Amino acid sequence: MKKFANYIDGKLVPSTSKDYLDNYNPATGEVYSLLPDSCQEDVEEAVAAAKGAFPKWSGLSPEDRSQYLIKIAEAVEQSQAELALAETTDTGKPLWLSNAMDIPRAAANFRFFGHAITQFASESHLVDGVALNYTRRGPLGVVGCISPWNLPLYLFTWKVAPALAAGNTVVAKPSELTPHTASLLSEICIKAGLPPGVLNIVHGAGGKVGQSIVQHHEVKAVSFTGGTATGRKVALTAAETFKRTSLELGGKNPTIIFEDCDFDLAVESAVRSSFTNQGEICLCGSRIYVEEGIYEKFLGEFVKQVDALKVGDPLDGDVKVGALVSQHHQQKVLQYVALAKQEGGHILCGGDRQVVVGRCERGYFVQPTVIADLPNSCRTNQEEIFGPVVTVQSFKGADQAISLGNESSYGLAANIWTSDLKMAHNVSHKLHFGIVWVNTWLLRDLRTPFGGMKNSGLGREGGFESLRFFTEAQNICIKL
Ligand code: TXE
Repeated sequence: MKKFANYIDGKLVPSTSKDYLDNYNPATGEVYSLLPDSCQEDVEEAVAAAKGAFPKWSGLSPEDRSQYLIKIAEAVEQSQAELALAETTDTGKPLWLSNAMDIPRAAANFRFFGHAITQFASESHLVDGVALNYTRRGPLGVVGCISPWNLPLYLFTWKVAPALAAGNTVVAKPSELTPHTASLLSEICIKAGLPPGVLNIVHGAGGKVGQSIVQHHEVKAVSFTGGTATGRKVALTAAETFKRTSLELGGKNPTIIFEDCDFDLAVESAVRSSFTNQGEICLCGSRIYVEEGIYEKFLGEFVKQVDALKVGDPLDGDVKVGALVSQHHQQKVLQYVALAKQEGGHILCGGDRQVVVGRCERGYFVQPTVIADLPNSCRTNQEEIFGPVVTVQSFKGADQAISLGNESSYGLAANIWTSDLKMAHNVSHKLHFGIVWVNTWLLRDLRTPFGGMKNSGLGREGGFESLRFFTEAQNICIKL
């Protein structure tokens, strides 16, 4: 069986413990590979390698670092087919989606930050005749990047690329549920000639490897994406060493549909925003609010389209919804459906595990599920389910839509559908969400600030925000 390796100091090595964890293909329910069950010693080695590599890497010009990142981007593009298949095998998501979104986006992250670092400038503040202040931004040193299982290579590179571009050296940990593409990235970095120690990848459990990275006194900052409960632990641990943290956490995102919207587009997009990647994207809309005049019409068309989504083998090109990432997660999602029924919800479609015959009969599939008639305050409408489950409610007027949307401890992304531009601005400004999409969903521009309010996180990623996070500002004041 295939065994993945850690990537430390430029070499592929097993964990010092020599132990391994099982890695499942969630579409078949089979263990298909093993990943190192790494421990604190492995993190120590990785940090030492990163520390050793820092002076030389941080001393390179931005243009030279940029060249390495562009080279890695090109290599990711050349390995697209292998990486996409690996991503699908690890996550259960449709192969066409890995090909269309995950892998191109991972390459784009390296390319984007490879270019961004050559355009990164700092401020100066001049008081004529008195003093000139200028801000110098330098890399932090060794930084940690911890990423989740839902968009494995896409989110891993979203952190690693800006950290490296800014001149830091990195100790990174992919999710133990999805180690495959990060492992292939190690090979890509070796082939691309990335100097040893600049990027180190340590596989293993969050409580051991992740915790050791966050605790380490030599790690100056941690960029984390994952669940809110884990994010809280990371923040508490990081506080002990006054580590800088960027936390991109969960969401419970509202999709608000007004009567004057482009109806067909709004329905089609609501299907996409609810069920893309099996609903396992922190940006997916999981609470749909529809203005009362079109509520019944919306329900009819929405449920018809959701019912038509094909669930099944991720390798099948027609499949729109693949397997959930793990049996544990499948059970969690199904428990929420049971809870919704107890809370008085009506299941309009789905609501059960999906049996797929053949190769995937033991896979972790859940039918796309639509639930109506729940109060906004119930647990189903307040807690992050992170699966193919969406609730629908009606509202009367913009004020009620805003208050229903904001009634949440999360604040990551909101989605509005209307043809009234003035209302779109007004509603957007009153919604407490880090990202608001109007008449579109998941349209990303890598230069924009990305992140959440409230329990959805702390800090912003993207463009120069990421480069600022991964650098330390020093003010130099010169008396004129
Ligand atoms: O993620 P975890 P889990 C949500 C979603 C999901 C829930 C739990 O609701 O059901 O979180 O998912 C590492 N110190 N999201 O438990 O544990 C871990 O190894 C340092 C939303 O799988 O948060 C992995 O690499 N690191 C989300 C990463 O943290 C630790 C994406 C995320 O895992 C650690 C995923 C520790 N003590 C889940 N414990 C999103 N916002 O995109 C674990 N880790």
